[in-house]
Amino acid sequence: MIRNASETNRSRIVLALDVEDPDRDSLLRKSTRILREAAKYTCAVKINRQLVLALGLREGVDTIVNIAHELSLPAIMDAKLNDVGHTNEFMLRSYIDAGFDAVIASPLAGWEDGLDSVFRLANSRGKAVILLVYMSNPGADALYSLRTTPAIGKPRPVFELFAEMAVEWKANGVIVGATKPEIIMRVRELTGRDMAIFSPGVGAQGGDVRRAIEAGSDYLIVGRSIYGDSNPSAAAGRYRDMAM
Ligand code: 3DU
Repeated sequence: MIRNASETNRSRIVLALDVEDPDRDSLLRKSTRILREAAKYTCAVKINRQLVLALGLREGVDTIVNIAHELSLPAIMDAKLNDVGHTNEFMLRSYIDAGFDAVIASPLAGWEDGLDSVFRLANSRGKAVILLVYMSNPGADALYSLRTTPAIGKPRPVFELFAEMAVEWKANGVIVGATKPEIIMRVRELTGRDMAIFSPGVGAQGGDVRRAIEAGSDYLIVGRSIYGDSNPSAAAGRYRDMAM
């Protein structure tokens, strides 16, 4: 679905709809307005747990998901699933029932009784799983670049193991921060051409659109630089053009 939207709108931009407003109705109105205004320059919308907390899934976030679908955009739930199997599965089922097309999961839970249930359920319902491989914030280096000392072979950074897990588990995509073009390049080497690389961190976090795309990102996740602009539609258009 993201490929179709990307081709139709000639866009690699995933709108991160992290809008804030203390008033629930106003938050819902603002979020849907920005989504409608920016839609034609984007290829998907990503929703964080902060919006789920503020709006609830039913008659809240599901309204936004329905609007995304009316606009032919897939909806990604940035749940960063990271728990034991049965609670991951419960959370994912709720998101799927709210209409989401894809979920983001953290590899830290591992496979057995961790993400195995997530992949099983997603596959059975035709949904995508995107694995977090390297975050975009400066503090991420402390863990994601940590070197493991395997019994055999030379030390390797943790993110390389995460990239390999994504391939082994047949993830539909990976997240690698746009602020780290050299890591994007390395992940691309490890995952091959077919894995979709999603990169947050351009604009407000300082990442460069062109460098991320040239390093191998397929999609850029953009939040504040679009929804925080006085003209979200024009801002989305600018990012779309930069990422062509
Ligand atoms: O910095 P922005 O406002 O463009 O938002 C980036 C979005 O991407 C935001 O929704 C955040 O939750 C998400 N994200 C990261 O910023 C970094 C990650 O490693 C993963 C997700």
